[in-house]
Amino acid sequence: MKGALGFRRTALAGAVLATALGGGAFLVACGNGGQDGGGAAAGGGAARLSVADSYIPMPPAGGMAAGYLTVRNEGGEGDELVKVSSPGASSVTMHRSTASTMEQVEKLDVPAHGALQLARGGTHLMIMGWQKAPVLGDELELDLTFTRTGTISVKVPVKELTYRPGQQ
Ligand SMILES: [Cu+2]
Repeated sequence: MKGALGFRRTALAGAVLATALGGGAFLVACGNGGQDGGGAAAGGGAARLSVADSYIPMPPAGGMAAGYLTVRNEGGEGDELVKVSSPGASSVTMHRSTASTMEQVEKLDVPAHGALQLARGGTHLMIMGWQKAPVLGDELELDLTFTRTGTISVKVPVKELTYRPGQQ
């Protein structure tokens, strides 16, 4: 009897903890919304992530779009990007380019004191199933989920096909 009661207590505590952690991740996501926050800390964890230089080259009509961005980590612990989704597009996947083709990957490392770079010719996001055809100047919300940090939401601008970060 006593043992059973103890077990139930533990299970309940675990549920409360999980709820608290979930709430924490949500707060992190809200506080980190700005994409040019310049190293906004992600509270608690040792990985400290920020997202910069995000853009989507204007896709051909009805076509799939690529997405590029840089995830900086000023913390002493690595993290992993494990999922990307968007309220404005039904499919966002992570791709790695090889010499002749590209392949989907399930996760991408964000090294400690380093950065994950998604850039032309290399690793990128593939965005399909736009709810509304994008036009120049639009912003698409991307929700980036990391193993340790949780979810960071960024608004990614749609730019000319030839745009490169650092240009205006
Ligand atoms: Cu691709």
